[in-house]
Amino acid sequence: MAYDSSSNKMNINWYPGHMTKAKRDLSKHLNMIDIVLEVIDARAPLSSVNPDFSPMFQGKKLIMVLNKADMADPAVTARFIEYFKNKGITAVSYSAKQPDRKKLMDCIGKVAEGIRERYVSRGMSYTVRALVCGIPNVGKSAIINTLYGSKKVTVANRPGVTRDLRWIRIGDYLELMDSPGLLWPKITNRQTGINIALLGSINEQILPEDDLALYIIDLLKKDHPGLLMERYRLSSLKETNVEILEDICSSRGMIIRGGEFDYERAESMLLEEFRNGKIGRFSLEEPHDD
Ligand SMILES: Nc1nc2c(ncn2[C@@H]2O[C@H](COP(=O)(O)OP(=O)(O)OP(=O)(O)O)[C@@H](O)[C@H]2O)c(=O)[nH]1
Ligand SMILES: [Mg+2]
Repeated sequence: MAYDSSSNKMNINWYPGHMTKAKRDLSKHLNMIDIVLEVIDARAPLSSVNPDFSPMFQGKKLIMVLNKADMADPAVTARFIEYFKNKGITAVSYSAKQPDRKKLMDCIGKVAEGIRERYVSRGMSYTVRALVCGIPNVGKSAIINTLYGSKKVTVANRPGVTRDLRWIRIGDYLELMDSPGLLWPKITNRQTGINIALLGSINEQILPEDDLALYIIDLLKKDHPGLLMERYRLSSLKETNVEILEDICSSRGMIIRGGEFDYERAESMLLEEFRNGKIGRFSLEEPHDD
């Protein structure tokens, strides 16, 4: 991994074998799929789009699901929904933690209607098949569970579907396919790399935790100082990010023998608390075109 904090370039080559296999398996089932539900993280909706998907899923109906909206800034999420709408892309915000199942089902239903109507008008039934895909850890499986859970239908592997791809029937006209998280072979944009590392979508060893933790401190200091001060009981924010980290160590009692700050523990804690939404609701990026 080449890491150069002074430029906007980096080079993450983390594309484990199971992703190559999953992508190959997926491409074999493409002709069965009517709708693609691409799950992205509402806190970083642009960084969590997989650029490999759009050429792969050409001709399919697309719905972008901005999941984990319970942890994002709601005003920023609303701007992203508008942003996608302006590009002619159907997008819906969602939270598998506080699910509004009807909202998501209505959105899928609207897109599915256009696909089913030819069959329904001839008195035939048609099962609409939607692939749930996205980068790792964005909540694909959690979303499927929320949709499946209240319907109490059986989960089963269909013949012809490989072990890693799994069809789940939801209600009377829809089947969803859960799929393994997929990245793309080379992540070259530094900001994208940082964001998806923060979201927990790439292997922890790829980007150093200290850089990521200091990045979170920097972002909060600039955009949400109140959240930082409240969560870590800081009466003021020091000049540098490292000093703030030290104050967090003091406030949380993260001191090692000899009175030194336990930076590593505080960094891991910060990342864990960010990933679980404990610091508060905020987003990592705003809509932009480039
Ligand atoms: N707060 C919050 N957490 C969520 C939400 N959706 C999923 N999670 C959590 O995010 C983590 C990942 O969820 P999964 O459903 O396993 O994600 P996935 O996209 O299927 O991940 P892979 O299968 O590894 O690609 C879990 O800890 C979930 O509990 C959400 O909307 N809000
Ligand atoms: Mg999953």
